[in-house]
Amino acid sequence: MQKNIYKIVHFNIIGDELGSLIALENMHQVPFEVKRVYYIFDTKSRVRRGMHAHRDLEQLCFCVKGSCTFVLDDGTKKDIIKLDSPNTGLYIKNLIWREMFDFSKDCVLVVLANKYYDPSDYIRDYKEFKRLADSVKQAG
Ligand code: T46
Repeated sequence: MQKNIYKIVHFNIIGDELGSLIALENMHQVPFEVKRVYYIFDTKSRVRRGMHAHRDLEQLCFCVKGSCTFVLDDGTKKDIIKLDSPNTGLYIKNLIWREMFDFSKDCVLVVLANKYYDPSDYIRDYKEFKRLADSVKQAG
C-alpha cells in the first residue's frame, strides 16, 4: 500500500464523571477544513457499500456507534480496517478504492469531507481506477 493515502487516527476522549466526549476541530483532529458531513446508518445486513474511489477528496470516517469494516485498495495492495470505536478515525485521501461491509445493526458511520458532494468526483469503474492509480504511481 502506498504511504500516506490513508491513516488511522486516534481521538482523545475527554472524560469526566458524567461520561465521555470527543471534540474534533478543523486542522487539528480533522486534518482539513470540513465542508460536508454525512452519516450512514440502518444499513441492511450483508450489504456492501462504496465500491468506488475519489479523484480529489479527503475524508475522515468513524463509527460513533457500532462497527463496520473498510477494504482499502490502492490498485496494488488491499488493507482491511475495522472501525469499532468512536475514538478511532480513518483518514482517506484520493485514488483509493473503498468498500465497506460487515455493518453492525446499530452502526452509525460518520464521514467528514473537505469538499461538497460532487458525483463527477467518483470513479465507479475499477478498471478506470486501476489505470489512474498506475499512472500516478509511474509518474512518481
Ligand atoms: C465514500 C463512502 C465512505 C448525496 O446526495 N450526498 C452525499 O454527500 C453523499 C455522500 C451521497 N449522496 C447520495 C448519492 C447516492 O444517491 O446518497 C446516495 C448514497 O451514496 P453512495 O452510494 O455514494 O454511498 P456509499 O456508502 O457507497 O459511499 C459513501 C460516499 O458516497 C463516499 O464518498 O467514500 O461513503
